[in-house]
Amino acid sequence: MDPMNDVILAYEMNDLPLPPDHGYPLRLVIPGYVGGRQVKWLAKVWVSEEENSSHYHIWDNRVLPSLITEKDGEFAETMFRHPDTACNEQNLNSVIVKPAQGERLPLAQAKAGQSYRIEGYAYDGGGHEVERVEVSLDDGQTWLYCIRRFPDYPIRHGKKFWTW
Ligand SMILES: Nc1nc2c(c(=O)[nH]1)N[C@H]1C(S)=C(S)[C@@H](COP(=O)(O)O)O[C@H]1N2
Ligand SMILES: [Mo]
Repeated sequence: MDPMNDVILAYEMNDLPLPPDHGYPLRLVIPGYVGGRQVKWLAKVWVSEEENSSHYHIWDNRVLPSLITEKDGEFAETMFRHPDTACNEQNLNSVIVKPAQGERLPLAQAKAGQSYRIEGYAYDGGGHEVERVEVSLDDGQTWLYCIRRFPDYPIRHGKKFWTW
């Protein structure tokens, strides 16, 4: 319902019909939103005054306070039905890819002036730009500012920033 957010009704992927397990013949794709909102095997779209009451909408794709450990009980029921616990926009995320898994940096043999470039990627949800990335080498006591580099191909659409 957000007029500023792109919504795609997809019947093809990479110029081929959508594979059955990805939603053939038609699925919803909402860039910047979690997978759980991208309804597959779409048959009907309707506008309603109330939020969807389907099983998966209530009991899946939510983040609840850790004190709630089961689905039973009045409090849990209330929280599972609360709009604030639903995952909608993708979360801010970042991943270090260099050093790679298992890569070792021989710090003991390091010489003055030598450098190593830490690399990774970051994305946010809802098309929001990742405005800053910092990395810490001392368990979070101090932080180093990272240079962001965007892909050469367009990842912007209007004011939105998308991943690959
Ligand atoms: N009809 C329908 N659509 C659905 C689901 C589902 O169970 N039924 N699961 C959702 C969830 S939780 C995810 S993560 C994505 C997965 O899409 P994919 O199989 O193309 O990766 O589909 C979403 N769409
Ligand atoms: Mo999912």
